[in-house]
Amino acid sequence: MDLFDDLPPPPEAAHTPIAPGAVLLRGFAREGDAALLQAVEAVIAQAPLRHMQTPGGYTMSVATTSCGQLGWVSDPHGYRYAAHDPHTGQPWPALPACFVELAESAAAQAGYADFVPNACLINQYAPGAKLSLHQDKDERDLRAPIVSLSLGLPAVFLFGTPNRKDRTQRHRLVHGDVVVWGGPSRLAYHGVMPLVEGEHGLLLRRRVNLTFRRAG
Ligand code: MD3
Ligand code: FE
Repeated sequence: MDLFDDLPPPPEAAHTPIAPGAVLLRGFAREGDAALLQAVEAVIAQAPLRHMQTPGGYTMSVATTSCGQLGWVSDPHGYRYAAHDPHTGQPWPALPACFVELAESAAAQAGYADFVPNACLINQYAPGAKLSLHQDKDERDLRAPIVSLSLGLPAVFLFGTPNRKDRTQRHRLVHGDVVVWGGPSRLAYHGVMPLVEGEHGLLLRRRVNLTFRRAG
């Protein structure tokens, strides 16, 4: 347990550059957390979380769903963005207004003034779930940043460079943290270490990560 998790961040930590083009906004979404979580649950009720298959034949330990014009899909054929949820056959749920507001204000704060997301990937981690090192490169316009929001249990985030062999930095992301990844960091390799067991006051035994994207 971390005794400092519930304290507000010191002001100098509120806007922390972590690499060229990447900015950590510590606690940026803490105030709006309950409304954001409620919107997450409403999306999940329409488009259930599921463990997707990877093209390599594995089942992801992270459970995923999406909202917005496009959703992220993985199956034995590959990764892609699709306008319909293959599980329900329906269009993905619309982006909740509070998601758009959060993503645009965080991007602007980080120097990406005209970012407008049209997709949000929702990742849910139970204790033990992890995300292997990968790049996000299926989005059409790689000049647009990706905005990520962490809710619930803390996670250790691995962040490298566009060269897979380079060593990675580690950052502990906690509830309410927002990171904006763009410019030279947009194609950096990244991943998440296995989630450590714990209980969060609002989200209980899980971490939920939202990534806001300009996908297509
Ligand atoms: C750095 N999600 O969904 S968010 C993903 O915590 C993904 O669930 C992680 O990686 C998670 O693809 C990490 C942080 C993140 C997202 C996209 C990035 C970092 C990034 C794109 C480029 C560089
Ligand atoms: Fe990613």
